[in-house]
Amino acid sequence: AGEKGTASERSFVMIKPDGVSRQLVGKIVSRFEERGYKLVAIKSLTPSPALAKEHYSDLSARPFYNGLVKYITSGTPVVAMVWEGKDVIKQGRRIVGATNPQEADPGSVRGQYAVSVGRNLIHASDAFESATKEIGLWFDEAELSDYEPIAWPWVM
Ligand code: RTP
Repeated sequence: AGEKGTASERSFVMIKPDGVSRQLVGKIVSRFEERGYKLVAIKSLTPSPALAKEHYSDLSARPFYNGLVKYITSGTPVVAMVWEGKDVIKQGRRIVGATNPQEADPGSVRGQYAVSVGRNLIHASDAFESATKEIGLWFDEAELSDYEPIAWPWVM
């Protein structure tokens, strides 16, 4: 096992409506599971406009903001998750790939399955501060599970 410190870091990851509609949920969940990360919370829901707007509040001045909110609140659900483990925020971003799928590593989720920035399948928190905000926005404390996966002594 590696050094302690970032092992309890958590990231908010969301499979967007295109990922659910395209039936990629299992494949995406598997990437985090197989890497060794711990599933702390998972649920599917159609976000309200208020929730989507708050989630993307940093982007409210951008020209694509209204389209982005419409996409996330389309009526097809999203899958909201919290993943935990060593450096999961940074590594989650690598699993997800660059925002524009055309520039995403071919081994990443976006690089393997997406072609358009406006339909890029998945979100993952980009920093500790945004992860904390997003987990609090999407989940109640009681929805977050605390347990140790049996593989963790070998992985973390
Ligand atoms: P996310 O927050 O969804 O993980 O994406 P990100 O950090 O990689 O990218 P960000 O810049 O935060 O943009 C958030 C989402 O907005 C959509 N977007 N559309 N030019 C466009 O049409 C455009 N640019 C960004 C994408 O869905 C992006 O993931």
